[in-house]
Amino acid sequence: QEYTAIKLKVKEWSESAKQILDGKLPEGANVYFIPATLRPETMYGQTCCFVGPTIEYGVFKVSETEYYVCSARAARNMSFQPGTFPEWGLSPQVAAFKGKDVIGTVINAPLSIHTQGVRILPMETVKDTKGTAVVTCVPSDSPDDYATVVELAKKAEYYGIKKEWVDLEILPIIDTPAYGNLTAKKLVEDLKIQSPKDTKKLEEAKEKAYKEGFYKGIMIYGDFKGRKVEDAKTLVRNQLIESGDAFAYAEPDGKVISRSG
Ligand code: ZZB
Repeated sequence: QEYTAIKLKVKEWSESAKQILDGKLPEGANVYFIPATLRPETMYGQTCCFVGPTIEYGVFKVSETEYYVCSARAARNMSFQPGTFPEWGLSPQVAAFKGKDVIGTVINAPLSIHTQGVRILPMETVKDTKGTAVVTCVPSDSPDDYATVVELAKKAEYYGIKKEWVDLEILPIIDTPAYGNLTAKKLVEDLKIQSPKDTKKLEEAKEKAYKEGFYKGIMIYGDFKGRKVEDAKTLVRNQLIESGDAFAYAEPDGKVISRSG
């Protein structure tokens, strides 16, 4: 699986993260959350970034000034690919925390219309075993993300967040004949998805959203407005990589991972 890994730079840590990280990073270090995405063309619509509250994350040193936040498994995979860690097979870890410790952290999401910064928020369905275990949220085009932001906004207090952290404008990015310009919202409503835990229906919605978006979608926002999604995907990806805001991240398939531990 070939993902695009996006660099979401930390602007302000949550209070608990500050305590955990105290003394572990040099002055002026740039730290990035690294979500892995299959939809780089949707990055304009990022409204937050999800972590699994009980998942363990590491802070990994890429250079004196750059550090990445992701699962240890993902950092290890990156170390065997060019362009991230300087030494082959090494991903030096300087700190660890649980997802719940960093909820509320403000990060800058490249290309997002929300240029003031977006928040790290909890998503209980994040898988530890896929991608980087960090997931950037695009509620216009990802049914899982849409269902999660609706749930978080409804029960903000229960999730220990502020409602305004999750209530950001949902930007229409891609127009499709079947679902209009907010594909995820339309599918969640049509399939009567009630919560982020409706996993079977969400799986179906995701498949439909991928297919319709990729084969029939037209960009209605950004530098490639008017182009087919099929073409814009690579164009936006290359743009993000060239600007230094992203890098390629490939994932060995599941069987290989479980056999090698
Ligand atoms: C932004 C985005 C925008 C995504 C969209 C999807 C969509 P797949 O297809 O199952 O391989 N993701 C990545 N890692 C994880 C994880 N560890 N746990 C849960 N979700 C994860 O899934 C790849 C997509 O699932 C990734 O692409 C990421 O969300 C999420 F408009 O990034 B995506 C129709 C989907 N649309």
